[in-house]
Amino acid sequence: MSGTTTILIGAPVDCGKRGKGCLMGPDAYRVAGIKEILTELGRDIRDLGNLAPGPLPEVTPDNDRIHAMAETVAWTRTLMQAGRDAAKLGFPIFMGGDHALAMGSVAGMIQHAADLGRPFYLLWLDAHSDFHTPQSSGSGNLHGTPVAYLTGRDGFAGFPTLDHYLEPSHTCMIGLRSVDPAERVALKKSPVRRYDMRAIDETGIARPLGDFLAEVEAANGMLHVSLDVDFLDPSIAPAVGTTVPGGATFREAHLVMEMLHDSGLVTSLDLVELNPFMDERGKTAQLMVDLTASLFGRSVFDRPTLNHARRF
Ligand code: 4U7
Ligand code: MN
Ligand code: MN
Ligand code: MN
Repeated sequence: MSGTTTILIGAPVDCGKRGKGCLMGPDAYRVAGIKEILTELGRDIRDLGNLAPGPLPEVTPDNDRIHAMAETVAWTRTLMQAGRDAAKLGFPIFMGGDHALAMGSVAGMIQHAADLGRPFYLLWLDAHSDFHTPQSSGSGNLHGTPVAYLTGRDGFAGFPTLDHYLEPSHTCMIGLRSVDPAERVALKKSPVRRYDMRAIDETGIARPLGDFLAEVEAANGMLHVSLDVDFLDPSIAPAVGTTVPGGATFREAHLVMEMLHDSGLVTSLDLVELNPFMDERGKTAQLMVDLTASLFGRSVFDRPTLNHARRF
């Protein structure tokens, strides 16, 4: 992990879908002790507070189902710049906020990696593939579109044009169990790596993750992790608008984070889709913070000799 400085970026984005509540996410992570827990793990924490989107642009969506496009564009610009600035100083954690924030956070990290001349990789931990274009989206909710935007798919007129896009083959989705027909068609034609819950049942979660990490390591890549609450099974993580049964278990999720820690490859993180309004006594917020602690090295025993990127 890059140095010891960790930068908390509050991104109370709530425009990526119609149901409200994700704007309370950053504060719920603070209440759950994200700063204290990471400080105990030896990180030097800077909390930038909650950002606000810049001025709303004049944009007209080509599809009138699209919800809050201007606000999403404004957030994308703000987070892209804030992320680029933060990445120069340390490890950014984007505390969401709904998943529309990844249009900006990941776009910023892609440009940062390009500035350093390093390949960029994305791990998308989610029940959904978020691979809709504004045209194919049935709901019109832009939190279902970031991977399409970041990989440079057509249909994002009005959104910032990027100097560098994400290589589809550098993207790995784990946890899938709700993929819409139009997304499935587009994914089939694309080299995005994708593992659904059945694949995880069959091989365990360590195998696909280990394969991907080995590739990132071989390329000396920078790795951004985008963790959607609905990656987790709703029984352990109820505070989310889009619950889908059959998600990752408590131990599967921690193992992912522990392997990511051991790999030393992760350079930035999104925590997204937490809706504290739907939580049960803060349990989902606490789990997300505990998973972050595993990513930053919390473990029962040290495992100095393990390298999961090579082991699986
Ligand atoms: B999330 C959906 F139709 N695909 O487009 C859509 F199932 O960030 C869900 O992963 C999108 O939570 C979920 O609205 C977006 C739906
Ligand atoms: Mn998502
Ligand atoms: Mn999701
Ligand atoms: Mn490559």
